[in-house]
Amino acid sequence: MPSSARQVWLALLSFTLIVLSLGYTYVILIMPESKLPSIATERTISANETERWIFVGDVHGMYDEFKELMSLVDAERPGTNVVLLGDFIAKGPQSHKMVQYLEKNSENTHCILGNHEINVMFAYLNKRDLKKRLSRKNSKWDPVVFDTEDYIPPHDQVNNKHKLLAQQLGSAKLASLASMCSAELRIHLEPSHETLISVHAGLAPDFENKQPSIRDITTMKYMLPKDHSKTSKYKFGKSRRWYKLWTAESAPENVTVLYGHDASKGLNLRKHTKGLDSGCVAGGKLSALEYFYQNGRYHNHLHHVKCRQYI
Ligand SMILES: [Mn+2]
Repeated sequence: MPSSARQVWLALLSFTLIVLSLGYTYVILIMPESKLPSIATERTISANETERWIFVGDVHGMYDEFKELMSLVDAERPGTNVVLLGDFIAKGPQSHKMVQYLEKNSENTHCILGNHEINVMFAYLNKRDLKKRLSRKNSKWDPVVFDTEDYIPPHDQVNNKHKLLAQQLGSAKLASLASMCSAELRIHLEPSHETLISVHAGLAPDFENKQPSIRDITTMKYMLPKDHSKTSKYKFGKSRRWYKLWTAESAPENVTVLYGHDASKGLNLRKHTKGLDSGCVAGGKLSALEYFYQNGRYHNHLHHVKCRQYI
């Protein structure tokens, strides 16, 4: 081989080696680790008569409407606590700003994880495998880790939009969601001995006998009256909307469930269950239910703002 050809080959070889070692350094040292902190399944807070509590239905990244709602309820007034009932990111335009808002206001803003937050986390943890799954190859999944169980969301619910949003939010924002939010939040109102339970999707009236699964509290809409572990509408023809099972006989005393997730039923305020997803991202309203203490008892008051249609 002539020496000039050898030099070209050597140059190519060293170039390849340099590229490979740079790639290796990036993967090992620079690429963020694909792990998230373990998520609290349940948090409990005790509240006294000086505090007001404001529960907000599915925001879905509609940050402008959310900010408008926060000024309407005067969220900065001392003693105010805000609870986002899950699905505050995805679908809409400004998920990033919603996470930023939570980070800035973590003192008095609480978050419940909805199916979309969990799907985005799952897409983040499985960023390579998700591509394989979408091309229908089998894979081994990294679960989203809660303090009571490892959870893999229903696969057909996780899509490329979740993957894209996971990339946009990045590891730091997803890690801060994992450490700030929980699947369930219980607020004990000390003056009235009532408990307000926040979940994204739903809760069985006999929840105290059996720890509800992450899947049920973040995704279910239906429940079989005779067996509350069966929550698929399609598999169990006699299932009903879960909140219909919260009857005078079955509902635990002094418990109210606040939830979102069910935009098709819209605002759904019943005695023991308060559904607050009024379809903001689809051009409906963004709703908030406020609990406040006055003249010896708790009252509630509904607030809402109109949303522009985004999807
Ligand atoms: Mn949902």
